[in-house]
Amino acid sequence: MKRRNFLKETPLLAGAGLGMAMALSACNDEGTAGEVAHESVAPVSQPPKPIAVATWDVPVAVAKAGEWLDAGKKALDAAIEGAAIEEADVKNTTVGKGGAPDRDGHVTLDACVMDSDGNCGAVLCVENITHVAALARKVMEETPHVMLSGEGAEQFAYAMGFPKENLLTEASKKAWEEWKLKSEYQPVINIENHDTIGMLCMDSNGDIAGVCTTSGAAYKMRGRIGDSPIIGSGLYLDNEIGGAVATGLGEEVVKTVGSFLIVELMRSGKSPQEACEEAIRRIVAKGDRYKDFQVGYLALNKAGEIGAYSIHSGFSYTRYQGGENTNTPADFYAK
Ligand code: SD4
Repeated sequence: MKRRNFLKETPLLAGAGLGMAMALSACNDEGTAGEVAHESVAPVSQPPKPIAVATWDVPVAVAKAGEWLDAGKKALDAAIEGAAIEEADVKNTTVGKGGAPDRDGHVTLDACVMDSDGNCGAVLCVENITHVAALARKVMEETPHVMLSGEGAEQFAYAMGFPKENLLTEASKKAWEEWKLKSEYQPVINIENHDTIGMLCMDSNGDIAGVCTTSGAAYKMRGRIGDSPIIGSGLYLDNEIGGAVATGLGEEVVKTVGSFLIVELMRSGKSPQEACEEAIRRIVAKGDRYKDFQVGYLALNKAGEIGAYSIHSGFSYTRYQGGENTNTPADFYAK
């Protein structure tokens, strides 16, 4: 019997196996002990109500995903639909259309998706296509590959019927021109310069899927890829355990394979909150450089518990469940 089925069919053992760490954990997404005790005694034979959770303050995107989940759609459909809201929003300068360009003025997008069967797809450094999360899904479903990059990914998008669009808005172009005047033409990654959307959804079957979509670091070198489209770094999930997504300086997330690390820490018994904190500690343990960059993690486990943690203040996540949409500031390391 597959472990997943086994757990579904034996609720008591499921409580012991999956819920043990959650039951013992002193932290939940609000950082309080009371609700954890409550959640831990709830029977786990039934999945929690559908949940959509995403990095940053994105109520419309998360509500859209939640609406799809409440209508009985699958986790991946909901996550892609939710992410598409931010990809199309030209005011979000870190995702999709309107994203900040690289230092040469090209908007290049990265995205990946992962489903509850462990399948994944990614596109890297794609130009002229807004909905790169949906494109990553096409890579997963329509090709024998996991990743497509650059021109090849763009050609594939047209073959799949995606429209060609100019992603550089007047506002992003103006900001880039101003940046060029005052910078020394170096890629700059500061603490505020992040809003990548990582979204995790749990559907009414209790299945988890996720998406990560971004225009990457503003004014990056041409061809630069961060963590966001890298399975294990910007996104990872295991439907038996839970999932994690990352935002912030991708280079640092890649070095510690952050999202994979968080899922493995949850597998070994840590709560989502504990796992996110440990993953941030792995980064700050490398020396003082963390003072100059931000990384934030968000995790969801099978019991519907959420954890979030970042290096610096300012990171938050948005969660939809049962018609309620809340934005919560994440706890952080550098106090
Ligand atoms: C990257 N992690 O490309 C992304 C940047 C990011 O919000 O998080 N932006 O490194």
